[in-house]
Amino acid sequence: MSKHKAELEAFMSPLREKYGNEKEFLQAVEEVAETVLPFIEKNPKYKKAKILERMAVPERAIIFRIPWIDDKGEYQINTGYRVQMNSAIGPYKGGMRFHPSVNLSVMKFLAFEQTLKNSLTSLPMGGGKGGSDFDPRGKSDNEIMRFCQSLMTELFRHIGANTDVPAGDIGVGAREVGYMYGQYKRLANEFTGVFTGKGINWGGSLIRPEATGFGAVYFTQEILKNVGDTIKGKTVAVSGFGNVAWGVVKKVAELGGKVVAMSGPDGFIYDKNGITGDKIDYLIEMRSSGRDKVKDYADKYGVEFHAGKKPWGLKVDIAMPCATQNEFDVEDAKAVIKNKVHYLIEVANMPTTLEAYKLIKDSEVIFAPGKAVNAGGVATSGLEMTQNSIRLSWSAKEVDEHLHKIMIEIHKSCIKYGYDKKAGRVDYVKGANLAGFVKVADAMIDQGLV
Ligand code: 2IT
Repeated sequence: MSKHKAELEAFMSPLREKYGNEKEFLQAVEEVAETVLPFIEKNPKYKKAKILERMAVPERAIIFRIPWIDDKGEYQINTGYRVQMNSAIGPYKGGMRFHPSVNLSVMKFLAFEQTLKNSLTSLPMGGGKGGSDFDPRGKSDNEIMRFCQSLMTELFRHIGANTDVPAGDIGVGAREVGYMYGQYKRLANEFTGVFTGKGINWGGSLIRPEATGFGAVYFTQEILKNVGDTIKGKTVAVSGFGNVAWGVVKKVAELGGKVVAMSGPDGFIYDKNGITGDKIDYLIEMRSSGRDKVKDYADKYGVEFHAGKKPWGLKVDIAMPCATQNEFDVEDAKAVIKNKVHYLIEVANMPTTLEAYKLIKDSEVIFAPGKAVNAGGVATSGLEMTQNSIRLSWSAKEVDEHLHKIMIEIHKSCIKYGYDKKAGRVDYVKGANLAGFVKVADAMIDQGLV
C-alpha cells in the first residue's frame, strides 16, 4: 500500500467503523480526505490541531418530529433535520431539502460539502444543511403550508440571521421558503434575513433562482478559457429540470452554446436544435405547473424522447449533471469517455459516484466538482444576506456582476491549489477541496479547540 493510501485508510477507517451506514457522508469525506491529507502532511499545524477530524463531526445536529394533518384529516409524521456543520467563518448556511431520500447521511454529506463550498465563495458563511423525508409531490398547497409550519415550530429556536440561515434545495422553492419564513416570523416576532431565497417583495434577491445555473456556466466558461476554448457552438447535455438545470439552459443559450438534452424522472429528451428562446419559457411553465415529465417537451416540440434513460450516452461536448447525488455512475463514465465528451461539469451536489470519478480522473475528460461549480447559488444567498443587512435591494445587473466575479475568483482559487505542473492540467477536485479547506482550517486554528 502506498504511503498516501495508508494515510487515507488510517483516517477513514475509524469513521467507517462509527458511521458505516452513512454511505453518502463517508463518500463526501473520502473524496475530500484523499486530496487534503497529503497537504496536511506537508503542513503539520493542521495535523496537530486535528482539523479534518473535527470538520468531519457536526458542531450540532438536530433531529426532530414533524407532525401534520393531511387533507383527509389523517395524522402524518415526518422526520426533520438540521445539521449545523461548521461555523468557523460565519453563521451556518445551507439549504433545506424535502425529498423521501433525506436521512442523516444525506444531510451530513451535504452539510460537509456546504462548509467547503461556502468557504470557496469568499463570503462569510459557515456550513449547514437541513430538510425532511417529506415528499412534496402530489401534496396540496394547504398540506405544504401545514407541513412547513409544523417544521418551523421546532426549527425556529435553532436558527437566526446571525446563527443559521437556511434556504431552498431539492423540493424547497419560493413557496416553501415563504411558508417557513412566515411561521418563523410569527414565532420569533422579528423580521430578519433568517432565510435566503425569499420573495422579491419581502427581502429576496433578484437572480437568486437562476444563480446556481448561471454560476455553473460562468465557471464552465473559465474552465474553457483556461484551455483556449469557448462555449460558443458547444453542445451540452444536462440532467434534471429544476431551477438549476433551467439556469444552465438559459445561460448556455445566451452565450451561444446549445443544450441539446435534458432529463426528468421519466427519461430524457434530445433536441438537436438546442433548447432556446420560447422553449426555455415552456420549461418554466412545465415546472411551475408541477408536472415533472420531460416527455411533455418532446410532445410539444416533436423531438426525441428516450423513456427511462439518462442523457450521458450522447456525443456532446459538455455533460452537466444537475439533478442529484450519485446520478452519474460507472456505466455513464465509460460512455462519456468513449464518446470523447470533453468536459464533465458537476452541477448537482456530488452527482458522480466515487467509482465513476476514478475512471474519469484517469481519462482525458476535464472534470469539475459540484462544490466549486454550483457555489454561485449559495454565493447569491450571501449577496441576499448582504442586501438584507444594509436594507437595500440591488438590481439584477449588480447581483449578476457580483456573481460572475465570484465564479471567476473561485476558478482562480482552483488553479492556485490544483494546477499540476507535471501533468500540465488543473486538478479541479484538489483545487476546490484545498482552497475551501485552508480558509476554514485557519479560522478554526485561530479560534482554538472548540
Ligand atoms: O446546495 C446548495 O448550495 C444550496 N442548496 C443553496 C444553499 C443556500 O444557502 O443558498
